[in-house]
Amino acid sequence: MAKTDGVAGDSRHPANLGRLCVKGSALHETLVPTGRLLRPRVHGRETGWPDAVAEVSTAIAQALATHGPGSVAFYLSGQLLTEDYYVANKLAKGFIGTPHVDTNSRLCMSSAVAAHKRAFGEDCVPGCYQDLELADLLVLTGSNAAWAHPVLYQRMQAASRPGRRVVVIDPRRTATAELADLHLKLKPGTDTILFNGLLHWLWQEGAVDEAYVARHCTGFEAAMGAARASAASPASVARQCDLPDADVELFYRWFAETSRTVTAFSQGINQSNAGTDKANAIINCHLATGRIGRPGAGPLSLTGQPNAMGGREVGGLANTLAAHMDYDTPGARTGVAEFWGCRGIPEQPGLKAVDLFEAVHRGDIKVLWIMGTNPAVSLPDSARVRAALERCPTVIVSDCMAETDTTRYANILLPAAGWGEKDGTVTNSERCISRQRGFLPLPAEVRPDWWIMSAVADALGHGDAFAYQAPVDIFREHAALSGLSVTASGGRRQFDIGVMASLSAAEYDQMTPVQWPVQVDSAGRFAGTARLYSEGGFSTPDGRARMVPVETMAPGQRPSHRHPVIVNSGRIRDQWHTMTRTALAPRLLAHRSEPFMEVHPTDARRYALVEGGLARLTGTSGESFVGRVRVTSDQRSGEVFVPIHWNRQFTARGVATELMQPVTDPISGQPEGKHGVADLAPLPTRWQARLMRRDASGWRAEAVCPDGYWARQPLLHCDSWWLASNQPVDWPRESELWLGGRPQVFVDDPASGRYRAARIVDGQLQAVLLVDTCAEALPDLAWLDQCFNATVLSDEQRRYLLAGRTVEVEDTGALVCSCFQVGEKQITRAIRAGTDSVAELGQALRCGTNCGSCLPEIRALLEAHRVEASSTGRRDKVLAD
Ligand SMILES: Nc1nc2c(c(=O)[nH]1)N[C@H]1C(S)=C(S)[C@@H](COP(=O)(O)OP(=O)(O)OC[C@H]3O[C@@H](n4cnc5c(=O)[nH]c(N)nc54)[C@H](O)[C@@H]3O)O[C@H]1N2
Ligand SMILES: Nc1nc2c(c(=O)[nH]1)N[C@H]1C(S)=C(S)[C@@H](COP(=O)(O)OP(=O)(O)OC[C@H]3O[C@@H](n4cnc5c(=O)[nH]c(N)nc54)[C@H](O)[C@@H]3O)O[C@H]1N2
Ligand SMILES: [Mo]
Repeated sequence: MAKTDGVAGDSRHPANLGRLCVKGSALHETLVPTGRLLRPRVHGRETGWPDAVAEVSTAIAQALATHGPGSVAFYLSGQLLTEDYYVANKLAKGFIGTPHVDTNSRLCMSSAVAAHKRAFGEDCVPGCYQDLELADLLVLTGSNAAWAHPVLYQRMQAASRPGRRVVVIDPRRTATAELADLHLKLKPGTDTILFNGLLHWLWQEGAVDEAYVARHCTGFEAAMGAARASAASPASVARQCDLPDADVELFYRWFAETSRTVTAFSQGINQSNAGTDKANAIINCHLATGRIGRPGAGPLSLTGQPNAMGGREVGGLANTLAAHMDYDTPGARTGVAEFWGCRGIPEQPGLKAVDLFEAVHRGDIKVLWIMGTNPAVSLPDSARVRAALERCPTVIVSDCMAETDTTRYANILLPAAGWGEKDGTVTNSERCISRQRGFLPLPAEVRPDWWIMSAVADALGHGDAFAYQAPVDIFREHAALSGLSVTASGGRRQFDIGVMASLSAAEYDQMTPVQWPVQVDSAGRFAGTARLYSEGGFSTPDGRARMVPVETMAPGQRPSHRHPVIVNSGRIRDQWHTMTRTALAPRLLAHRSEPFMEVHPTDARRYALVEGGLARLTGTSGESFVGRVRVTSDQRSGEVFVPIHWNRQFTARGVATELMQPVTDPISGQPEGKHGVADLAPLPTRWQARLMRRDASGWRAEAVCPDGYWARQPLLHCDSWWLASNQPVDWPRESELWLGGRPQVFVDDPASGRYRAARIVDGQLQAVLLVDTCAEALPDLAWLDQCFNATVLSDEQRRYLLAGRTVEVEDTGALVCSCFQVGEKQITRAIRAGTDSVAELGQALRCGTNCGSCLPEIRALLEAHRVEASSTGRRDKVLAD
């Protein structure tokens, strides 16, 4: 397989101006052959493409013949390129004839989509990224941009200036809150009350732009009525949202007085049973003040996945048809069928993700084709999702990786091209279409997703409609369909790239980023559109935006006596989703190396948890999540935060979605992923251990530690595991099973609970096992990892092997800067020695000078030192007095 040495940003791209986040800078480290799926597999047997394609088409054809088109379903992903997505949509809806095509964007963006459609008549983000900088008031709600959108966050940060304010609305204090002039640590799920209250207050204070509302909006009275009913005063809002009165008023005052206001929102808004309402409550406030589509003003939904937007454009969501047309758009079904050259289009929209998997569980779906997503990890109540996959007669999975929690259930496994290998386009949150270019050859039998689907279409007898030679052929067709859809709507629809329908292959290759709708300028070049609806002209039949009356609704999953703790879930800085790729880069796992839970100090006391100990959350389905406890007052008490990333290849019980019930927003169908409920208790452990192995093939932690805790952490020169259990182990007798053979050196001290052993073959280190009563007693692993790099261990390495560290090796502490591998202790030492600014630290240690996503943590260390210094200063003074 080809090797890449490094990754650099494109300084000409308008969105990132060349900056990359840490996951981006480490992308080449994830392009390793480890774990790649390289050949098709049918029922576990490797095979060639002709056979695999025949198997897929036969399964589909049989299901069609026996059970009808509704027995086939596609579950797609925002990891796919627009061209892949387009082919999937056309194959499923047009030629297989099933409406059941949904995507993981259902779990991500569907509430924002539904809110845009309700308010604007079309799924459009009115503004652009530059507005985040131009805004004099930036409101970030339900977004941890510092970790989830680090490059955009740096743009927001660089835009700081006197008079500009930032408000962060999040039940936790996150790295993003560092930017905030005001952080509203609201009770989760109460955003509708906060924004309804704002709407009503704006009206009371005379801050509504009545002329704008009269000209461009409908529904004002009803929206105001609903707002008044739920949130008549800041005091009432403060009580319901559990916020200080003064903070609510301050936020309202700033909003009222700042015409350049942007409200950016992400999963804290979308992943809720009231996600669509939350987004509409935000949009209402922008409509009421006429702050939409203007420089520095507007609501802005922050998209997550690389191409969630592209999927929305082709119609990848079950309730849309194609090119921003819905099933009930007049003439759309016949128009699209004619355009595609198929016999017809299903009459009704298909099932949305959660309902789709329920239909799989019921046995209604006979063939399920999953592409580029890992539903066994990411859907709520994932135990039930796995049961559904187990029951489904034919599960087809297209993925880049061989072993994921979902590929385990695949009857047919198809090797798809990944980033760096595939070619096509993606669209970001600001409607900007960018070309993604492959620069690596396709390894072994790996193929792009569009190619795989076109081959299956051909085998099903639809070759003529899928005779694509290259992605440009698909892009042209997609562009032409958008043009058709705009014409059919009488020009009201905004998603229009029709002028690109006759683009040449060379133009496609050289395509520069462009924001839709796209026109051709006087020089004959493609010209994009930064902002929509600046002069009204919404996509609704009457051209007016609709203000939506928002009733408030409590979260669907409510704490009870048995499940008293609210479980919030989200992202960490250095991992991507279900970790299928990012876990392969050791430096990305160093920031947080195990599943964890963040707990307020009061709850730590209440539930007898200790910092660094292990604890278990048990959800209403009986499944549990085990992770390392981090005690922090960043949390609200009664609420814990868990990361969404760990999958079952990396830990025994650390999958966040096990704790979530499949409660969905009634309009968007998006699951309530941020508000599970659980019971919380310490995990009793007799011992804790670290195991490091040079060769991990065939070794499974669950085999030696069936009832315990384990989490895998690949290091640079070996693989490693954290392990713990309450079961006694006779280490001298059993360690062979762990080490892959007899240890050559060991220390056994049963009285202190300490056991250490190493296996060395021909002078080379093969495995190390370190056992103690608690995790803190285990030595630093960086030095041990280095020992695995030696062909033959030196005398010194042998001498210190079981102590785990030599005196000369610097203990760098927990990793802060992933790009340059700088640890917390190194930074603290430098600060104590007088390096007292971010810039100087960057010069001295390089930390924070690449992607910048660790800057909030570096600043926090500087701040902690300042507080420490001033309090010891005070104490010294008191003593002197
Ligand atoms: N590092 C990293 N970055 C990523 C990704 C990744 O996996 N890793 N994934 C990408 C994807 S697909 C997405 S969708 C984005 C998501 O980006 P974000 O939405 O920014 O990320 P999350 O951590 O899911 O959630 C954001 C915040 O919502 C808060 N929240 C929870 N409940 C509520 C509530 O009731 N109200 C409010 N106001 N806030 C609440 C949480 O505490 C959390 O801090 O990130 C993208 N970027
Ligand atoms: N409780 C809770 N649940 C959540 C969330 C949350 O915050 N809380 N967040 C939700 C959100 S916003 C999202 S986006 C989802 C993400 O959840 P998933 O979509 O399940 O996560 P990924 O890890 O991105 O899965 C992508 C898969 O596609 C493969 N892949 C990558 N590129 C390609 C390609 O080009 N082609 C093919 N065929 N395969 C490819 C990868 O190897 C991987 O297996 O999780 C959702 N679930
Ligand atoms: Mo997402």
